[in-house]
Amino acid sequence: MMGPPFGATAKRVCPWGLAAMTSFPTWLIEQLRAARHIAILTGSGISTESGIPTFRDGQNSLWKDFDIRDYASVDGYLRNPQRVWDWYVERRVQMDSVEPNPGHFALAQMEQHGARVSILTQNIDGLHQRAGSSEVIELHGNIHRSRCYREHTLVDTWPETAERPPRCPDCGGPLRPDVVWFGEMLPDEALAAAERAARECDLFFSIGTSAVVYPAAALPLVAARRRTSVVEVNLEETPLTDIARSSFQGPAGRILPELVAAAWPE
Ligand code: BV8
Repeated sequence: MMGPPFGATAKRVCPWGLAAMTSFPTWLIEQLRAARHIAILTGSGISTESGIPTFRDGQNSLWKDFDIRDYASVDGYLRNPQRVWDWYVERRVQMDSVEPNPGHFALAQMEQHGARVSILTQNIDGLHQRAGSSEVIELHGNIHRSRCYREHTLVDTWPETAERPPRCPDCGGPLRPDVVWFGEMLPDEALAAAERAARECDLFFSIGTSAVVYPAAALPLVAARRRTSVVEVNLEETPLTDIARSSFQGPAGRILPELVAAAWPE
């Protein structure tokens, strides 16, 4: 659906001190009800209310305590594979110990009203799938999968040994998490599917992301260039805020259920 020209700032930035119930512009409610295809980019911010830390904001963000070069790059893995393997095991255990939050469930609920909902997630926690979203495109992989560093093949079982990382049962190479590190290309199919969704959708949301990691951060721009309305839900302003037709600053776990309730009252 048509929005204002790319870059026009007919936006509403609702500061975090929102009233008890967020008020949504009529155009958004109408477009949401009429949409046949909704594309939604998500980042770590949608999982914070489940207890998963973000990367760049707030006190306990990951990159404040862990250097990207050591923990989320091939060179860091090659320098110390055990340190990286152990870090991802620790994060996976934490992700398995939490539940999806109302923000995840609200996105899954959108599917009940007829629209195709493509979730384009940067997250590796699998919480969208656990909340019931049926189309989840994992741009940066999934922490629950491991693959052989040498052969790139997925490996779901390996001999129980004390060695960390474990060895590929096929070639003996070290295993690594099936996630995308900095400097690595995103999975071709996932990126192509996400770009197609951004081009074809009637409405685009960017939720819980600082919108600085590319090429994922380019997806809202693909939609905006086609004059598709872009809506942001984030705790803070981002480089996308001035491009979004509406930007809501507040917790996704509150705003998204309110939006769904406003669009489709019981
Ligand atoms: C690549 C690993 C080819 C998995 C991650 C231009 C084009 C292409 C690439 C680049 C480019 N410029 C630079 C690059 C290189 C780089 C990049 O983008 N760097 C940035 C930092 C400048 N990109 C790459 O390397 C990508 N590869 O393009 O290959 C290439 C290579 C080299 C050079 C050119 C081309 C690979 C990127 C993927 C890296 N892997 N993670 C893992 O361990 O998780 S990135 C990491 O960042 C996570 O995947 C994360 O999802 C992603 C984005 O972060 P966010 O999710 O947005 O998290 P963040 O903390 O930043 O923000 C959270 C937001 O939520 C905050 O704004 C906060 O306010 C908000 N929030 C918090 N709570 C809530 C909330 N909002 C709402 N409600 C709440 N309750």
